[in-house]
Amino acid sequence: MKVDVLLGLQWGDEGKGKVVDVLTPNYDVVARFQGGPNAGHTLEFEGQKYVLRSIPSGIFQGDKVNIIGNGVVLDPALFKAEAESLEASGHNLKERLHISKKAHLILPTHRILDAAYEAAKGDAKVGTTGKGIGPTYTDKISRNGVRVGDILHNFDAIYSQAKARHEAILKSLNFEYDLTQLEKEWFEGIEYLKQFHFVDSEHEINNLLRDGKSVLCEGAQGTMLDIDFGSYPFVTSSNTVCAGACTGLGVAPNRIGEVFGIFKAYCTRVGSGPFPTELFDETGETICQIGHEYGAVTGRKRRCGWIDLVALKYSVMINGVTKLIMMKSDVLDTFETIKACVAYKVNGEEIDYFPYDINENVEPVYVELPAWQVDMTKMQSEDEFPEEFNAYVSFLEEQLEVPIKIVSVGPDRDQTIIRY
Ligand code: 2SA
Ligand code: MG
Repeated sequence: MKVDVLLGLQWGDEGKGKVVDVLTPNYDVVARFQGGPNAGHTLEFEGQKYVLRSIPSGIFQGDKVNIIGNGVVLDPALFKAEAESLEASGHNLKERLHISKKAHLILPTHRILDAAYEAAKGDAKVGTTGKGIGPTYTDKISRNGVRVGDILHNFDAIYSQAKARHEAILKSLNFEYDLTQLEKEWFEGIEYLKQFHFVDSEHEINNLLRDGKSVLCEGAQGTMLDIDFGSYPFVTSSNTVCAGACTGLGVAPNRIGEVFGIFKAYCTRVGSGPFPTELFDETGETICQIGHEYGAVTGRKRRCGWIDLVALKYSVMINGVTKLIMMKSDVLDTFETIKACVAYKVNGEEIDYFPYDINENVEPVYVELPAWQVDMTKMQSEDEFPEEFNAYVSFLEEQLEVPIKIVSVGPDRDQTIIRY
């Protein structure tokens, strides 16, 4: 068996939570491979809204195995809060959620370091989610990290050593902080975490594949936030691209099956950094209001703009996307015209590829497409799609050279149309 991978092709918040939830009935296992509580996967069904941060979206279906892979960074305090709220709404996690011993722990001081580094950057700040993601991955790469498996051996010494190192850095930055409450909640989180299965997830996942089980790898953030290929330095600190599923779970590259790439019918971004198609006018504001474009984790207002096919083509290439999924097309239902960016103008020269320096002087070149101006939210099949909408879909498929398999016309599970 192979694993299928589902990931965001833009700057995150493409609607991965919803799609994973729609796709999970087809899989035995759902696994997260990178990121941590900086993610916010929103799912809505049966009138309830849930936001998942570290826990895979397969958790709502009783019979699935959910794996938090080695590539993930885990904050025990936030994990406890998230898991307890799911348990309170009747979802039993303890047997079905397995956590890699090799996943790295976000320490209270990592969160403080995140704030301190951001403060030190001033106007150049990344606009992180403040969850300690960057400092935790920094420690991992510099071989100073603390892993889930460490909880079982000599943990106090390992923790104290890491904390002391962090406090020395904070002192050198003259950053003031108070650890008391954070640390208290963190250690409560550690105790809570001990009730879960700590696993060698690379063995587990490969054994499951050998036994014929189907696995869906659930990405977080988006391709344009990838540490290598995103709009560096305004990126997150993990590999959000398809290859991240290999390193973040221990799955070999030849084990990758379908790659589902999710994008919105328009484009959004939270945090700082380049965003060529960003709209600063009323249209941008309208997209934000109709699309409820506010961050699931931090509540931050998302920047909004037209779809960027230059960036999307790049994402399709890097990820080897085999099937596309378009979200939130209903948000454009009332628009009179719709635009799509097909090239960039850089210093007067038109280019159709994603350039090294995306940070300056990139001006989008648009084509205008006819709008459908029909309420699509109640549609049940693609036969009902208006002609103009079909034309938009065909145009995107032609540009991206990959078929659009699923179209979402609203937040609910039921508002998801599988094409052909
Ligand atoms: P970090 O915290 O170090 O990963 O931040 C680095 C950059 O990555 C961006 N980032 C995100 N962008 C969109 N959505 C994300 N998750 C939340 C959500 C966001 C929220 O799903 O709604 O609630 O605000 C996410 N996580 C990280 C971040 O904005 C920085 O640009
Ligand atoms: Mg999100």
